[in-house]
Amino acid sequence: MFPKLYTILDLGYVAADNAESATAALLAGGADLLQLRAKGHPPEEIEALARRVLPLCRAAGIPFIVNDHPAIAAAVGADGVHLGQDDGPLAPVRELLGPGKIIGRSTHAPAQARAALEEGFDYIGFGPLFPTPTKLGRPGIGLADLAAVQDGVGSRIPVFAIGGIRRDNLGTVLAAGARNVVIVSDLLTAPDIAAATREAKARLIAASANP
Ligand code: 3NM
Repeated sequence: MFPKLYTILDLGYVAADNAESATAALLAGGADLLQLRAKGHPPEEIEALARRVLPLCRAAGIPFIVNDHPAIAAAVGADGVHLGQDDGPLAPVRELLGPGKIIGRSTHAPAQARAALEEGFDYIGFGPLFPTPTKLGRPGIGLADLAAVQDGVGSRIPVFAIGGIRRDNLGTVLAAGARNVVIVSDLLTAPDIAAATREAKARLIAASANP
């Protein structure tokens, strides 16, 4: 299976008015998943945005994931939801969303990664590898544990390396053992989001062909 590029439509970088155009650019560039992340925005606004972005993902055949808000994911019929460490257990969210949905967990240490696998999450994020403007104030956990988490947890469910990954350090992250990655600010702040996404995707695929 090819490695996956997980992209996030993050309202910290994209104005709500530009949600469709930024989503279209990420999808055109080869995003394999797309998450809507709108920290601090009211739920009704996030739901309205989700209803605008979901059809673009459906048309592209790409899973649409809602960050933090299982009820919104269920209401709009999203493909899944992403939960942080503080967002509670998996079981009630699985129950709410029903079968066949993708539920992911943020993890920040190997023990959290293993716990998420055992609890039954469908994928994990593992990071932040480096300090990042997208999660200000969080120290990077570095690359030391990445290969072991990828080899262990990653043999069962997808592990997405996240946090401070850019096109210019992607090679280092992949060489440290990452397979799938999440890239946010480097793509959303690029002058041409589609071109930046295309470049990141090409590097990801090339690295998996020549490990
Ligand atoms: N979650 P960028 S790091 C949203 O480690 C998010 O759980 C993280 O954005 C985690 O690519 C992160 O701009 C930010 O660094 C990713």
